[in-house]
Amino acid sequence: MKARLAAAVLVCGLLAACAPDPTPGPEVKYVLGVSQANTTEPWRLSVIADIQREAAAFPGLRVVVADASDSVTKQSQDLDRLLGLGCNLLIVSPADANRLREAVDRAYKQVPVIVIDRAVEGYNYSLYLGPDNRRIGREAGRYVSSLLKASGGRVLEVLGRQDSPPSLDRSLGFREGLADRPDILLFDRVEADWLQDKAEDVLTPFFASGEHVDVVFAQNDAMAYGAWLAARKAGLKNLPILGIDGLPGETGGLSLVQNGTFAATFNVPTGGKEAVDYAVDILDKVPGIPKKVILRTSIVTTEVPRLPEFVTPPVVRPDGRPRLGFNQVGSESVWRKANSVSIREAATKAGIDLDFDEGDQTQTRQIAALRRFIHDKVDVIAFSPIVEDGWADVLGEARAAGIPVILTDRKLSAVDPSLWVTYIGSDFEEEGRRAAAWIEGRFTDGARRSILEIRGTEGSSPATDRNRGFRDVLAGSNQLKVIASVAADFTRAGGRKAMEAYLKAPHEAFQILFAHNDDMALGAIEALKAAGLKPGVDVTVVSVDAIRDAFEAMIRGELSCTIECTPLLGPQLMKIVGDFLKGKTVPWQYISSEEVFPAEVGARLLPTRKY
Ligand code: GYE
Repeated sequence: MKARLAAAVLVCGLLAACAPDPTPGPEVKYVLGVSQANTTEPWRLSVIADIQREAAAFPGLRVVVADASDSVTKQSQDLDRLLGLGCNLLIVSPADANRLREAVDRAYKQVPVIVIDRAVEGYNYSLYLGPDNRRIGREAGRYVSSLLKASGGRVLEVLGRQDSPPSLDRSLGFREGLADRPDILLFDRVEADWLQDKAEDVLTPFFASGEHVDVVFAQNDAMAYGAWLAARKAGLKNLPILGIDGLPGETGGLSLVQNGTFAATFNVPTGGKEAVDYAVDILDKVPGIPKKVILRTSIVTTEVPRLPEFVTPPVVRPDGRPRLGFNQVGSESVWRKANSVSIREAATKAGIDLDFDEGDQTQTRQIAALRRFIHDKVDVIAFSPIVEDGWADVLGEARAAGIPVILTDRKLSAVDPSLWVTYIGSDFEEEGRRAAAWIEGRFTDGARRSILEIRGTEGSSPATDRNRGFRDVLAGSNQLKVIASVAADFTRAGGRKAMEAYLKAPHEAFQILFAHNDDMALGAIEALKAAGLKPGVDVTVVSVDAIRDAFEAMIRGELSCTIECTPLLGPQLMKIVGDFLKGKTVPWQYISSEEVFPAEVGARLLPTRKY
């Protein structure tokens, strides 16, 4: 029986100050070690406060906090010390995500690790929780664009700590948001390390110099406030200032927007609450924990009211069973069939009434299915969009009808993100990167090798993103070159045809094949064999999905590596539908946990494969 521990939450500003031994005693179920980069930025303090508040709701849960004082060396020692204290799980908010990677890898070998706020490279942790900083930057850019209407103007960007991932991503997105405005001049990127005082210090002489600025975009609220103080000293009134964080409290961004000090800020959840909830799930061994959870963010401005969140439709069905309309792309691959089975089974298990529409690989059919769901007044719509573009109208209709839309598996591109509630699926770009990284690791003799790529359905997010991730990694390589990229459609027949056509026409020789999924790789393997080539010997074949057939091909020596992309999204989808209908705020994206399977592990792991 779990003991009730009213005062179970132990918190120390500094690890050294922790006198009581937090080793789990009989009444303590779990100890969470929290390693925070610093306790000087208001944001970092809010993260800790949110963790403490949420942890207090779980009896038997203890929290120990360590403050790294912005030193990677100290933070790395903190992780070891927290482990030494017997923590069952670590929550890490890194000072420098790149330089802390080794220490996180080391800790992850011993206990589950949740990384929040700034993702460390690679996937050596249990779960990452944080916002999409590039998207925040992009929305900030669009908002600045609307503020400067047609007249254009001069924008000052105030940056956080140099080269930190959130700062880089916010900058990149900001430029994307302003890309169509050559009349807006972005100048003097000032660095202020996320700190209010520093922003005030650097901007005071700047404004005093009489330099004209129309808008200030600061990458967090603290610096935005520093900018405001500096502007006030220079007598600049009504200078629109944007921040990010949206912390509560008197001097938090939300109040500063409300009282007109800021033109806008972004509501960014700290992830503290979610980190504790997932920590308990991970320690309780709840299945289906995602690899990344991207938190929902939204712009908050004075004149533009916050977009209303979807209202939770009450479930008024006589049988009490929520009704879910699901539209599938079709049945082009083994992956897809496994995905359909997973969704059907999970709906039955969750007591959800599923209206499953199979689809036939056409967008028109998908749009018609969504319209039928709207007409039939289902409670929630979920679908896997065949391509990224062309959905704004029908999703607008769903929104107008008050029906929330969940994206599964495939993503949308330009569409207004408020038109859908959440995305569940994979990081396709990472899959592409992993395929390239595996190839790089495999061929280290310095010899030049040529790669042929077979792409999935044109315009689909897995094809676009796998291609991008793959090329990203190989961009700097002198040895490995993608010499041709041909389009197919994720089917086995399509992969075979694409390879036949390539071999038939005059072509350059290639030693490596990267196919965007296993089915196309298997089709291409047949064509290679028919042409007298030996897959696995003459051509190294790498693909994505990790279906059973791919494992069999690896055992035969024909396929060399498959990158996992899980189709088993049903349970996660039903959990989200349930949470949503209970009125819980669901994060913006759930990214599955996946692995890389080289041929050497084929025989051992084939019996464990579920699809
Ligand atoms: O990789 C492929 C399929 O969208 C992730 O679609 C999915 C892809 C998957 O048919 O096999």
